[in-house]
Amino acid sequence: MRFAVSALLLVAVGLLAVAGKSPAVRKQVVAARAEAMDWWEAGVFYQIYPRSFKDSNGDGVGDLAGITEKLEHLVDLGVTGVWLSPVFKSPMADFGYDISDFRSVDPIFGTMQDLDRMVEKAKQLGIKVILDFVPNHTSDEHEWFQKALLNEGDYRDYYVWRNGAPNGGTPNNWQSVFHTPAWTQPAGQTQYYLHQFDKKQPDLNYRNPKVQQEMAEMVKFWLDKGIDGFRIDAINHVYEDPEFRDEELIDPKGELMWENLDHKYTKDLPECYDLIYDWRDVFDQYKARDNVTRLMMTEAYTSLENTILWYGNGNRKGAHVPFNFAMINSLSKESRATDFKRVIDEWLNAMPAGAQANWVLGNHDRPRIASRYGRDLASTLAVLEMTLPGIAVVYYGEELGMEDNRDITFEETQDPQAANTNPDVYQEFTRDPVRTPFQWDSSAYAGFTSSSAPKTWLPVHPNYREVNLAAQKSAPESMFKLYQNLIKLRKEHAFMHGKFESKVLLNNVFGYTRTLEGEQSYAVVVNLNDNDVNVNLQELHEDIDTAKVRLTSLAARMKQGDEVTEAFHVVLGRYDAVVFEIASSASKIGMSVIVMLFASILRTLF
Ligand SMILES: [Ca+2]
Ligand SMILES: [Ca+2]
Repeated sequence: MRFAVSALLLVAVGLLAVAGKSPAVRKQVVAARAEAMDWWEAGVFYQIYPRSFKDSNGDGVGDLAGITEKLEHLVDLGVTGVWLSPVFKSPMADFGYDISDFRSVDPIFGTMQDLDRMVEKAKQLGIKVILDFVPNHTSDEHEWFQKALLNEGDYRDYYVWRNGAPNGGTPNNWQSVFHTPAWTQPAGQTQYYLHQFDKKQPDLNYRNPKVQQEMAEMVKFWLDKGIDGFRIDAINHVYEDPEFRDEELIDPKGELMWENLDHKYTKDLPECYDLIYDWRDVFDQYKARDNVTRLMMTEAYTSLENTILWYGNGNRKGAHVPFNFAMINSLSKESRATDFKRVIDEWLNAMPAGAQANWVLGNHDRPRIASRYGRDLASTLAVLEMTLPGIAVVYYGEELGMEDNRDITFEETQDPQAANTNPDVYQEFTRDPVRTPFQWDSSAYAGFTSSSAPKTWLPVHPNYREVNLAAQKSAPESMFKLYQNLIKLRKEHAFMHGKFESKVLLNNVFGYTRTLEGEQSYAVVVNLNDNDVNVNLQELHEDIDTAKVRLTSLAARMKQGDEVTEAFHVVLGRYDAVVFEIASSASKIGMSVIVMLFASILRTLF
């Protein structure tokens, strides 16, 4: 009994000592923890689609010199790093995702010197550069495939070849993502080659160790050149079933097309993970030399369970950032506060300890935020993405609230995924609307290219006279300024590594707190309703007495600096997201634990 009492007293005294640390000491502790974060952790990564960012030579297609010219925009925005969709030599059947030489730059984007210059300037400006690595396939114009066609050297086995079915036709029923059979028989040959994407993108054979070695060498080539990491494309398509079994139709009466096949034999095979873990080892060899992390991001559209495995399997490490597409795939404008909470919690709970979360709201394959969620929710979702724990990924133009250009005709369509279909259905498949030129200003072609250029590779969105960077820089309130402020806000310790606790508030309102002892803490409230709501902030945390508006989504009812005196009665406008500064509740909670301990000690004594 006496022993228990002394132990309790010791614990209580210890807790008091921690709680009693002067604010200055506590600040130092917090700052040290923030400095211990690696350069990429809690960062903002900006995806550039190089054809569409800035054209420097008037041919209507964006290029590397254009990106270099506009890097200051990324500094203004405050991003940590930029990832470029592929700029390698390519016949552009899939706009650079069909690579004919992994070690050179396509002339449409410039020269290797242009790339070196871009990387050098980015380094000077403190921006990391991530390149796109497309491992699943090469272009059919790659030297390896040309030699494979001719049965030269060892190259035939660099790709996946099969004889046709005994009764004629393709080796099995596999379909390509681009709506053709996944097999093509070259003229004059008896065998077919596999292509999970376009027929101009033959799949590499990773069961051949030579292919693995060649690709690891390619990774080293670029890391030696000083790039800061790779985003790895379609990684879950890399391996296929060695027995080449037919895939089952999801709807047995439905059409034989990629969407209607259960991809048991062409996607998410366990071998894909081992390959990523091997590449991570290569990345880490570089880190071992200079203690600078080379970042690995992976792209795989798959289940949550499969996605989490990209982080590693417990014994081996994988990607630092396995892209989290939940906000693209699992949420929509119809989603309710409970859906948001579920999708966010699922990721945070599934993630291995010590890993960083990441949130992707858009990319070059999916409709833009304003088009997918509606214009009214675009800035609301930006506030949400930027105030969650972990990394935020921003697709170029989202910082302006750019929208899908749905006016592109079938004749103007460039994307093979849609051009392979027909005028009646192409809109369902086309990714062109999300790839239109960046809207710099209100001049001809939105300032993307020279005013004397005959045209741009995709038509500029007609709204560019209103929606453009120059206008948003001079407006008192704009999407661009909101992104700027959000990225600044993320540097607050509570957002970088504070605790995250979320709740569904009454009537479809999503709320959460970001708290950190000894630091300014925050509450974020997101109204998903098309009408005003009355919110009780004390539902989020009973210690909130007063709060002050730090930041809001665009055109919100509350304004920055507004003081809330009645925390149980806060009115939010339709679709408003509001970030509140709240009293540092964490220390209050710490104190209340100590008070409870003292109470129990007193109870034991008397
Ligand atoms: Ca150009
Ligand atoms: Ca493959």
